[in-house]
Amino acid sequence: NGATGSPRGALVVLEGLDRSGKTSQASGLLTYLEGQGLSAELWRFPDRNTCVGQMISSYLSNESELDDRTIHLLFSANRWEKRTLMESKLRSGTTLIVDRYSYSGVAFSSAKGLDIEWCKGPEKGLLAPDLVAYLDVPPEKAAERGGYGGERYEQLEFQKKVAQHYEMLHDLTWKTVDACLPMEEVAKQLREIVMDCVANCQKGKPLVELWQ
Ligand code: 2DT
Repeated sequence: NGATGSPRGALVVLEGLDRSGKTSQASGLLTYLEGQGLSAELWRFPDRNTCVGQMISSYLSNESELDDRTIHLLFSANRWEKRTLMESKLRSGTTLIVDRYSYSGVAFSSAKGLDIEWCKGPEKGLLAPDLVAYLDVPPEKAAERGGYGGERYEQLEFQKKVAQHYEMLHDLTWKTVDACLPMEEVAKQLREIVMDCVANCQKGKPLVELWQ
C-alpha cells in the first residue's frame, strides 16, 4: 500500500478437516498477534450471522435440504458479502485470521462430485489469501478426537474424500502443518509462518485476487 505509506494487514486462512484443531489454533494466533502489538481479527466462514449464513446454518444442521450447486453458491455468496469489509480491513493494516475460506468451499463441494473447475468459478475475484495454513491430520485420527457434532459432512467416509480434494488445491500460498504434533508445537509452527507472512505484507506484497 505504497499510496498512503501505511503497511497492509495479511490475509491468513486456516484450513483442514473437521477436528483438525483450526478453531483453537486460530484463537491462539489472534492472542499472539495482539500480544505483538499488531491489529488483528478472527473471522470464520461460513459467517452464520448474515441472512445467507442462516440459510447455510440450517442446511448444515439438516433442518433444510438444498441442491448441491445451490448450497455451493450460498457459501460463495457468504464470502462475497464480506469482501468489501475484508479489503478495507486489510488495507487499513488489520491482519485477518480466517477459519475456513474458498478452499473449504471447493474441497467440500467437489468431494460431493461437483466439477472442481465449476466449484472454483464463483470464488474468482475474491481476495486471495497471503497464506493458507493447512492443518494436516489423517481423517481417522480426526475422527478419534471425537466430538464430531451432528452436522452434515461430519462423517469419516466423507471427510476422507474432502482430504483428497484439499490435496488438489495446493498452490504457492499453501503451507502444510502436521496437526498430529502436540498442540503447542503446532501453535509454534503457525506463529512462525504467520509472522513471516505478516512481514512480507508489511513490506508491500501486493493484495491479489483468487484463481484468476
Ligand atoms: P464449521 O462452521 O464447523 O467450520 O463447519 N463448508 C465451509 C463448505 O462446505 N463450504 C464452504 O465454503 C465453507 C466455508 C465445511 C462448516 C462446514 O461447512 C463446510 C464444514
